[in-house]
Amino acid sequence: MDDLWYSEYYTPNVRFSIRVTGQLYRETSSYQLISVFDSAEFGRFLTLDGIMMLTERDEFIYHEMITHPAMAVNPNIRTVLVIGAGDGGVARELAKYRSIERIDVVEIDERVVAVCREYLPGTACGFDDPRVHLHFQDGLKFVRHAQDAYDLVIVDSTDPFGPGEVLFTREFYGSCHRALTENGILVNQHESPFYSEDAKAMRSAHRRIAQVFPVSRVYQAHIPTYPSGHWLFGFASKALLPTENLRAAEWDALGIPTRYYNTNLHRGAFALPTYVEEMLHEG
Ligand code: AG3
Repeated sequence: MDDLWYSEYYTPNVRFSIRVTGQLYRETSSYQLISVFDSAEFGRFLTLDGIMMLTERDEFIYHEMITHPAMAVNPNIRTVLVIGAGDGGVARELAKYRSIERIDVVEIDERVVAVCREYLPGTACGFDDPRVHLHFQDGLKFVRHAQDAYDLVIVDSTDPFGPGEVLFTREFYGSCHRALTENGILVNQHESPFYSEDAKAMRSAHRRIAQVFPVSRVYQAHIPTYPSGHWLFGFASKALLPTENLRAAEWDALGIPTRYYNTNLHRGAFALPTYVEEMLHEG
């Protein structure tokens, strides 16, 4: 058997590796290096500039957790803006709600969508729903033009390097605030608290969001193929509180099929380890 491995360096001294059965695709787009690999353990997976974006095996955890907590706090959400997410995973989860009327997905790199349509149909199927409108644009530029337009904004970005960097700025969070309706919620992928570079990114994101939104909280999930396996999401809003305003019975009655998220887990996900709480409160 060929001994081919994909590795992501988590620090100069730690790397995570998956044995691959082959590289299915590789392209340098105008924005980044796009690769798709196949593996026995995680199925197919997508990397951008060598960084893990999703695997077929564990993407359900990330995509459910970036979507359903906000929907269970406000099951009346009608309009959603998704930034990044060119794989279609977030759109697929949102499309499970009959009450949602419009989903705008703003992905900067058209090639990511094309590659996912070809190699990752399990997430790209999210784009098939007629309520989904794809915009190949810079997320910051798009959100600058929106005012009082969305009940939910989901930021499914890369790490804060390269094309995704602007999605971690104070200006961007301010524009998201303006784009949201009065009960609006902002959810973002919030990096990991464990390795110091990731923790730095998560602290600065939290500080900036808290400067803009009256409610700014963080919740966690276990994602095996992201650094340390311990991943965070931000829940910010103009008014609604993530656990206090949870509408569990209403959400349960919708019968949304999930494999990771449920409303009991929702309450627990906002209970953070002490060292993470301390990092968030520093500054
Ligand atoms: N969102 C990327 C999360 C960041 C992963 N970071 C890392 N592996 N260092 C991926 C898009 C999924 N829809």
